[in-house]
Amino acid sequence: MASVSMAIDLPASLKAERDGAVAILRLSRAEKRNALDDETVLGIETFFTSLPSEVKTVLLHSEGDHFSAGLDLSELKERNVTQGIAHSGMWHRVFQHIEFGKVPVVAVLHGAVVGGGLELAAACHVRVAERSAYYALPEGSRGIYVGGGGSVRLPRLIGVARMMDMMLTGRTYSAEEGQSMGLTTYLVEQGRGFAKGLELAQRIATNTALTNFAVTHGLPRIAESEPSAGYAMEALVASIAQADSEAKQRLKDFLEKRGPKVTRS
Ligand code: 1HE
Repeated sequence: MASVSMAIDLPASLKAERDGAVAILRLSRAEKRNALDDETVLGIETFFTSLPSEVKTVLLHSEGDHFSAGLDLSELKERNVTQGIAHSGMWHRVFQHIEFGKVPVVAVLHGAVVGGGLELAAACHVRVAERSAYYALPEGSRGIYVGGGGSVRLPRLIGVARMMDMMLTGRTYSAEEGQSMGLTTYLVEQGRGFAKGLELAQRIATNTALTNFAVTHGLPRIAESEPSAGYAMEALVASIAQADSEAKQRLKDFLEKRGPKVTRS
């Protein structure tokens, strides 16, 4: 299906299209390497809070040679401590709309995925990286600190020790290295990221809404819970999911030889 533009009021640094059940958000500030200024970050919030009900997944990607150079450093100049806290809180709020929003989000990465750009990618649920992608946290060398939830999300993906090393030494990791670390979910050849991301987003869109909610909202919280609370939550989520009429239909389809079988990919 051809994509159509979406009627959401966004800044020039963002473009939104819809391809069937997939909403596609493109960072479109290539001249500044998709650095995230306040207008763009607030535009991301507008996008994620305005998704129509027909949208079942989001695909996030970028124009130009880089996914994102992170925080727009030109906006940092005159901020005091109180303003800094409010600014970081604003990023936290916006990225929460991605991680715990209405639908799963697939990110397509290439070139620099650094600083706040890496924090943005970490808030997404599936990351497809082209071979050109590289990950870094240059905050350390700039005398600043992550502020977009990186201290919370990145250690869950790569561990505290690795994040410490990235920040202290400026170490970068390639898309390929990111695969064994948990940053790259799928590694693809250059120029293949968008097609792979769209294919995955379309696949995720065929899940029931309840399954996608349970996986994106339930699973991370269950995993963080004290085990006895986790088991109780899991039992509840499992029983709610299986009671759904759509789940019952899918089980019936399989048992009556209509449902898909699991095959090797
Ligand atoms: C920027 C930014 C930016 C580029 N803020 N303007 N992030 C960083 O420390 C990464 C900074 N950027 C870079 O290291 C490089 O720009 C890249 C490796 C990403 C790309 O290099 P290159 O050679 O392709 O581009 P460039 O010539 O460096 O930049 C092109 C333009 O984009 C230039 O502006 P121009 O007006 O001179 O053309 C750059 O100034 C501009 N630009 N990156 C502002 N980040 C919530 S807290 C998160 C904390 C962080 O994210 S800290 C990490 C910040």
